[in-house]
Amino acid sequence: MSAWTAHVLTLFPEMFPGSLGHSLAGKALEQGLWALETVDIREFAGDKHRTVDDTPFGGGPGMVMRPDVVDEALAVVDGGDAPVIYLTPRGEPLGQQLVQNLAMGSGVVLLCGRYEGIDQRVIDLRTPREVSIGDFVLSGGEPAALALIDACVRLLPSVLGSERSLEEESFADGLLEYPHYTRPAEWRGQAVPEVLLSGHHERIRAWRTEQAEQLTKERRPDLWSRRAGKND
Ligand code: 4GY
Repeated sequence: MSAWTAHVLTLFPEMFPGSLGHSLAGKALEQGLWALETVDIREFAGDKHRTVDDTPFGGGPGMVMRPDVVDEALAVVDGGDAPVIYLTPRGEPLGQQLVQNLAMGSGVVLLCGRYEGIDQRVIDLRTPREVSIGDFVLSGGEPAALALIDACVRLLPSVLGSERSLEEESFADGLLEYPHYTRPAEWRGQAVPEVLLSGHHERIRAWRTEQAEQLTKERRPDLWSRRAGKND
């Protein structure tokens, strides 16, 4: 059995592992608990100038990634049964449920676009799953790929911290996280909520749930109303 693997197709392979080479994900990468394989899309350009883009038919600003070059790059990736994902603001919103599903699989094949995007014909031919990390436009899919991989890797069994049950993970439960406190017990005139110093684990749990629910109602009514069957 091989490790969970992120295959990343990009014009900027030097952006990887980037932040994923540090901290939790970085240690897990060194330990072989997951693997990262980048494919430099430029290697698949057909001409001596290694051209990967061209002007848009119909006119307009910017450049478009050529379908033939992207297709050749996709052809060399053996992701097994890992889903191919194109990171684009047009995609389905990335949520913790999708992250959990991806983390449980064998890995992901992530296609990162640049410029104005990728020629639609290779998208239509390859039919990647299209996923968005939020309603904003990045200059390339790479930061979105880093975010998606980070969210998956921290859930992998045996990656430090992942023993924390998904039940405890509030977002998996459709709630925002409750507020956290550490020493000092009083700082700049602000005391830590006394219940947290009480040692009453049941009351602490209840307080945290109450805080998480209050925050979710106030800040994310969308999340709150979608919390199936658990609301008052
Ligand atoms: N938002 N979520 C996103 C993005 C960059 C031009 C197509 C996003 O996932 N990806 O903004 N991607 C664009 C850049 C080509 C992808």
